[in-house]
Amino acid sequence: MKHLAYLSIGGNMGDRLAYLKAALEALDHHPDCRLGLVSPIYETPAWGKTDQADFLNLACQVETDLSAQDFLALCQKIELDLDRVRIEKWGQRTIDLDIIFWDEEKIQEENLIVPHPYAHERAFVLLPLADIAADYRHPSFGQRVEELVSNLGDTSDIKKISLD
Ligand code: A4P
Ligand code: MG
Repeated sequence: MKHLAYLSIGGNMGDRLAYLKAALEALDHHPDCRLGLVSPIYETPAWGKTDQADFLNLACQVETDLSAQDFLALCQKIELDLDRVRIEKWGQRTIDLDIIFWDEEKIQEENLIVPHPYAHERAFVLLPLADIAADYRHPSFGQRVEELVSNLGDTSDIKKISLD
């Protein structure tokens, strides 16, 4: 497949684990996509708008033949199929698929900015990402994911959850 994308997926409404699994399945079942590494799942306090339920978050790798725009459209279709309703920015949601990295590219389009503009400051993105892409270099900052993690402050409120 032509491209390698890293995604951050999260949600804080309904059966959070079932929504995460359904999103991964939808990506894997698409004929032009292949799901690669998937991080462990983390329980994370809401970032941005803090008066809402904790999220479950993970990061994953997807190989795809789709263009970046078509892949974004696929992510948005999966969100809609999984009961996503846009209520307010940074508000509660069943599922959110954000494209963090796309190959080594920087994309600045009206509806698509990659690397995702907040990725480097979000522990809920970086900790799962470090489990599957510690050495990946952020195309804008030149730092590896692992280094970006070490720049974060206290991350003790981001908890890897065990599914056993
Ligand atoms: N868009 C631009 N660039 C991208 C990209 N790289 N990946 C556009 C995906 N979408 C991208 O997103 C708004 C628009 O962003 C889309 O139409 C797309 O064209 P949205 O998902 O509709 O709205 P949103 O998610 O409410 O806003 P935004 O700004 O995307 O928020 P974020 O950055 O997704 O943050 N706290 C924890 N603990 N865990 C979370 O997962 N997520 C958010 C949402 C806030 N707090 C969180 C979490
Ligand atoms: Mg989003």
